[in-house]
Amino acid sequence: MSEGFISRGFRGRRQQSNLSARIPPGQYLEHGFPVLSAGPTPHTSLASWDFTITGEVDEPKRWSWDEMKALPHETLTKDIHCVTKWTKLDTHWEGVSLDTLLEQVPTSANYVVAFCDGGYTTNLPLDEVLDGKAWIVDTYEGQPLAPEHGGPVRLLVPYLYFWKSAKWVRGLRLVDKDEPGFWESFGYNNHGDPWKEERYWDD
Ligand SMILES: Nc1nc2c(c(=O)[nH]1)N[C@H]1C(S)=C(S)[C@@H](COP(=O)(O)O)O[C@H]1N2
Ligand SMILES: [Mo]
Repeated sequence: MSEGFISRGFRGRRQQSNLSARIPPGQYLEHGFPVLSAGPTPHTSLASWDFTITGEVDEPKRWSWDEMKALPHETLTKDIHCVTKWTKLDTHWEGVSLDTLLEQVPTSANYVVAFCDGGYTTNLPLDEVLDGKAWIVDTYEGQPLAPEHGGPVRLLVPYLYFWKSAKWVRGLRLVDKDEPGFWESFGYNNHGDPWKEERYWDD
């Protein structure tokens, strides 16, 4: 047996256990990219598209498509976890960090409601979308984000279950009091940490 064979085998096994350590409890590894939408895919022209931060702010802040594209973008490699139990590893995205957007909008609010074309909403504590935890992404695997996956842009909050990653997102409403979003009002967990299996309301 050659040394190469042994080290290849060893590397193979080690890589596998590293992968399983990245799959949260109750999840399985998915290689495709399932589409999960509560309604039809909306189509908004980029000319009329904007992104707004409203609510508990002195002045609502608005970015046009061109202004959003001109903001500094980050390149991300993230694992994503859907509450329907699939996990996808090493997905590649490009987008604007919520830190970049929110630093332009002083607020005393503690919660965020993301709102979308089509009416979907999801709620998040403000401090859980700051410090490099959430992005508005426009590119997936080097291509413009496909409409069925939320294009032109979606929210990406990879460390929470994927229902928090609102597709077709059009803005954030900053609120003092937490407000359950679409799935959160239908029994999904208010928080949604995949490592704690916070799937449903009572988890
Ligand atoms: N606007 C909007 N965003 C949404 C949804 C939706 O129905 N509408 N579904 C959520 C759910 S439950 C999941 S699992 C992911 C699915 O994203 P995908 O279709 O790109 O896999 O989007 C989330 N964001
Ligand atoms: Mo989901």
